[in-house]
Amino acid sequence: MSGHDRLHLARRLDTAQRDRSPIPGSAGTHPLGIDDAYAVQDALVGLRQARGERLTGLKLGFTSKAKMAQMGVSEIIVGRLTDAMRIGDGAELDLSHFIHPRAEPEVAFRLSGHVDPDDPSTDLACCVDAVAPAIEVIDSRYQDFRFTVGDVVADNTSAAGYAVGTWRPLSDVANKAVRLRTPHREVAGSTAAILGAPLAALHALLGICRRRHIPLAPGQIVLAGAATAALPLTAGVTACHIAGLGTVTLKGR
Ligand code: OOG
Ligand code: MG
Repeated sequence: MSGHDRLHLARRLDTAQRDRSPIPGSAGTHPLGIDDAYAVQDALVGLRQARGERLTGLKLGFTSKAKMAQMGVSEIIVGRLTDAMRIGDGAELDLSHFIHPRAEPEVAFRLSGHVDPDDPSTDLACCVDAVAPAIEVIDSRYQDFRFTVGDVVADNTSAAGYAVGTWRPLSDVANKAVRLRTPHREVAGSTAAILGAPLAALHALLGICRRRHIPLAPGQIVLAGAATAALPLTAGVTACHIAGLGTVTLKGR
């Protein structure tokens, strides 16, 4: 794929998001390779930065079997979060800004110090100072949420919004009960579903950041990936509770 083609796809995805008009995925045509896909993601995030958005963190996708099964993708992926995606705990969210939003229960980590992904001795768990419950809002720019792994990486892993609850000092977050409740549905699981334990997601993240030259910065947040399948985000209160970490909510309207 030429640089021109990568930028063209980044622009189509960017327009799909801004106009809320989804595009077809690459299945059945030329499947998008993973290297091209991360390059398109870079270009897409670059378009957002050129409009003044700031990077605030990173997110992992497909770290649980429940998510892999729901979407038919079995590779761990990484996307970028920006300040435009931030939703205050308990805040209202205008659902008309999205195409077909879904909510996911997530564990959020906050990076404290400088992280050099290229230093082989770096241990990301040592660079985390706080943990919190989070809701991730995903909104694929592809029709019907149908995509290949390359498609979803190019689309910045469906990243659309995130709400983070109260930060607490880093503690053991393995084997904690997880519950996501929307006005109409509820799904429950355990943080053990996230690669065995959410901290394992940090090791996976470091590996991908090394391979893909994705920088990590102090203060950035990391979403470890949903422990359960995502639920459609509808009007009313959506709440994510994680045992030991508390609850975070948002209110769709
Ligand atoms: C891709 C995003 C997956 C997660 O937590 O697994 C993700 C999608 O399902 O559209 O954020
Ligand atoms: Mg997620």
